[in-house]
Amino acid sequence: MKKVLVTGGAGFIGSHICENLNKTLDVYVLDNLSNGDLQNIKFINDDHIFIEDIRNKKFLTNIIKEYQFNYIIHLAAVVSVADSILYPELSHEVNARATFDLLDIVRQHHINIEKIIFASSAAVYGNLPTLPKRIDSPVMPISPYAVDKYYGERTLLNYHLLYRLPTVALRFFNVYGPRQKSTSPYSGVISKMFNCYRNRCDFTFYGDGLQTRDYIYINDLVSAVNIVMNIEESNGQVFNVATGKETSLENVFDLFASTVGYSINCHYKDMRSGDIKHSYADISELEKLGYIPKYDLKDGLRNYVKSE
Ligand code: UD2
Repeated sequence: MKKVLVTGGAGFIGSHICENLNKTLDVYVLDNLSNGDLQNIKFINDDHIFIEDIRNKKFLTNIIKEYQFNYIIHLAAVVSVADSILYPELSHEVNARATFDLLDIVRQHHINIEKIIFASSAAVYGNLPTLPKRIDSPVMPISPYAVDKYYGERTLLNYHLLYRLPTVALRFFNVYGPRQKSTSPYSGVISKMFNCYRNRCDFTFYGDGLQTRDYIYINDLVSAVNIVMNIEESNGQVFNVATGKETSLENVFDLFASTVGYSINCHYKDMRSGDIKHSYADISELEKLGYIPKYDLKDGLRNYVKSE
């Protein structure tokens, strides 16, 4: 069986990707459990789980040499923009430096790899008003997180151009679904809203509630990863991973109410500083590879509510 290493595999997105790949591949996870949880990957054998920090270059080198993975999906990251602002050095080491290390280990040791996939973010587009966000739209990363993710992307592309490594970078938009944490003030808004509905407590809108986002259900993200992983044309490219649709936050709030069958109260506070008003993606490049998002927000929320 072919082998895949998923860094950050015990997290929300990683664990869903592992679950899917586990059907056909020998899945290995590297995670320091700073944000991930072993409960998310109960289906992976203990001897396939490395509880280790991605910054441990010696460890990373050893496992890459020893296991000769066929694929690497690199998700391990400082995932919160707010944390990256508080701890820019940590963000740089984890989000940028470790990405470089991983690529360079594969290059230096001539690992015969079929694909390296890197999780980038819609954050690289920053606050520019251009819509929809296309892969060739201008970027303006405005947080350490976004700068480091952009560095990661560019390094992947360079390693394809210069050393022919089969690399792909994916700019994830607003992902939601089961296992997403709702506890941090900077958790994804859908997980926070779900938590409010579940506990029948009040939800707070930052701003007027008319801000829009491109919300993608986790299962669609997993299928996007599957597609780029198995297609050679994806090498050396960056893709938006989203649905191509924008929905206002008030709309999400109403959809939740009709999904669960009751309403909760809401309040309005000032917009968060640095918040963007509108965001949605052009996904035509991914569609050319056969990607079709299957979950509109209504289906996604229904599945989410049912599965928790
Ligand atoms: C997402 C990423 C962020 C960064 C950014 C780049 C998540 C969780 N955040 O931020 O890390 O990459 O994109 O553009 O993926 N909101 C409320 N009430 C709440 C929580 C949020 O009104 O309790 C609003 C929030 O102010 C924003 C919208 O909901 O206008 C979406 O918030 P978010 O944090 O889920 O996602 P976003 O796109 O701001």
